[in-house]
Amino acid sequence: MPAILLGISCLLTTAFDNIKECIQTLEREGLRGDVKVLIGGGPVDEATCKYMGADHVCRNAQETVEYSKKYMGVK
Ligand code: B12
Repeated sequence: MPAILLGISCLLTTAFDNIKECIQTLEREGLRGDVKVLIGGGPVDEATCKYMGADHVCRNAQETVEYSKKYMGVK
């Protein structure tokens, strides 16, 4: 079964472009529509999320669990 969620942690602004490239690779390979990309870490925010082309920023572990359960339809 293919992955439906991809979590990428980012601690340095210098990694922004690499993460963007990673997401573009998913697009190029036709996999982007099948997977939600979550990001987190000190330097990321909504603007970064948009820049990278990710779907959602999670501020902490709890928010990640809540978002993922909701997305997967798990109570
Ligand atoms: C600990 C730390 C270090 C340690 C790392 C130890 C280790 N082995 O992991 C050491 C001392 C080695 C270090 C080094 C450096 N650091 Co440092 N470090 C930190 C610090 C204080 C905490 C990071 C951390 O682990 N927090 C604990 C985790 C649990 O919390 P968190 O990262 O916030 O993650 C939570 C959420 O963001 C979210 N989340 C995180 N990732 C993900 C992923 C997904 C998918 C999801 C859904 C959610 C999610 O959930 C987590 C839990 O709530 C941050 C400050 C900060 N505010 O983040 C700076 C910070 C990341 N470091 C910074 C810097 C600059 C560096 C150095 C470049 C310093 C230097 N000049 O050498 C080096 C780089 C080393 C390297 N090659 O990466 C900067 C980066 C700034 C930037 N603009 O990029 C920061 C933000 C500090 C600052 N304000 O300046 N660092």
